[in-house]
Amino acid sequence: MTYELPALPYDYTALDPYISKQTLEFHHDKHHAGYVKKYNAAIADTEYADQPIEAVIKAVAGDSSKTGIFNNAAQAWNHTFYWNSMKPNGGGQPSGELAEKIKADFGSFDKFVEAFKTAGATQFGSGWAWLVVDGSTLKVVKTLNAENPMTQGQIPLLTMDVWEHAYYLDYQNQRPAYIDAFLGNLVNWDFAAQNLASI
Ligand code: MN3
Repeated sequence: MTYELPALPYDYTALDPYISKQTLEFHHDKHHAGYVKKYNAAIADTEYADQPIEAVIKAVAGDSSKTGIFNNAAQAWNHTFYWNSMKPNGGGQPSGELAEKIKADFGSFDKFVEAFKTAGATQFGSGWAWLVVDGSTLKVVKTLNAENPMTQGQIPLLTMDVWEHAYYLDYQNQRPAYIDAFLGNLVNWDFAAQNLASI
C-alpha cells in the first residue's frame, strides 16, 4: 500500500499574499513529496507496507531503531493535515460546538489565540503547533521535528508548520508574522470542526 502524495486542496496561488506560490511549490512539491517518497521506500517489503500510515506512526513511535520510518511517516501525515488546516480566505473564528468548546476549555477565543501563538513562537528549532483533544479537553501543544500528538493519545484538530521552510521565503526570520497570518487569514476552522465532530 503506497502512500500517495495528495494534491494541495487549493491552487498554488490561493494563499497569496500570506503564503506565496513559490513557498507552496517548494513546500509541497519538494519537502512533502520527499517525505512521502522516503516513507514509501522505508516501508517497502516490511510489516508496515500494508498498514495505514496512522497505524505505522503509532507503531514505530519511540522505537530508536525505526526513527527513519517514523520521521518520514509523521512528516508525510503532518503535511497533509497542515494543507487542510488552511484555506483561501481563512481566519476568523470557529462557530458551533468547536467555538463553545474553545471558550469552555481556554476561557475565551483570545486565550486560545494567545496559547497557539506562544506554542508556535516558542517551539525551538523545527516543529509544529497543534490544537488537539486530550481526553475530553481541548489543548494547544507543540511538537519537535516530526513528532505528532497522536503518539501521546491526543487527537489533532488543527496544525501549523513552524519549520523554517514553511515561512522563510515569505517572512524570512519573522516567524511571529507568519503565525499572525496563519491565524488571521489562513486557518480553516471548518476542517477543525469536522475533525472534532468525527471523534
Ligand atoms: Mn513543512
